[in-house]
Amino acid sequence: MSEKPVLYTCSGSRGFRATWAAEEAGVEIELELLPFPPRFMAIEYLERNPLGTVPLLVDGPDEGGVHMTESCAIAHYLASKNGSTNLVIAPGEPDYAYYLDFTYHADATITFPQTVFMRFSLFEKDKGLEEAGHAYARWFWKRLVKLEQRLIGREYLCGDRFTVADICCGYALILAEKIGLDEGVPDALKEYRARLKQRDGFRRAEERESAGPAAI
Ligand SMILES: N[C@@H](CCC(=O)N[C@@H](CS)C(=O)NCC(=O)O)C(=O)O
Repeated sequence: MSEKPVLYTCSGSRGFRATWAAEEAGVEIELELLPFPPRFMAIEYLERNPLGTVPLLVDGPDEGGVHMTESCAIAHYLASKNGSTNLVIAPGEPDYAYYLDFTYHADATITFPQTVFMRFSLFEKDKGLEEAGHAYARWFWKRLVKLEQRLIGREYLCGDRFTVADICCGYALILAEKIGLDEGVPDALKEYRARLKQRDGFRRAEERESAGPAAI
């Protein structure tokens, strides 16, 4: 058993939220970089995570330890497991509700249409559903309105500081750039993304993940 939490992930996947949060929080993790998709390329991984998805965080023993499979929850967990840090907004702080809302919004509402686009318009073009994928791209762009409005007059989403909510939503904007969905991303969000990418924690996380084969 590793003393450190072990993050099973694929480079550039949603697990990047967790790698980035660990770097920002100064929490040591062991990174297990898998080929993508592990469901086909690392079949033994299904014994650890029957969903076959990444990321998976194991903290503690394989049996009886913590097992988590949601990137945003893992990012929050790593940023707060040793006590509250500036990376999370605590109950009682004015933006607590918004912190939760944007952290959940990131995957459930923003990344969701991105993944449908990727599946139908990039990975499985032969299925004849490419146009449906493009419809999800348009849906993704429309859904950016909430981030755009929130960032008017703000540098970060919550609490006047960089938090896990920025990591979680920022990842979706970083993914958009990688998969050719930048056309409908408003300039203000591109500027926000550029600010996030200048962070040392972001650069260190990218460097760590560059050791594995890219998922995207
Ligand atoms: N809601 C989950 C989604 C996890 C997920 O679907 N991850 C993708 C990679 S970004 C994956 O593992 N896809 C491969 C597969 O489904 O086989 C999260 O945020 O971590």
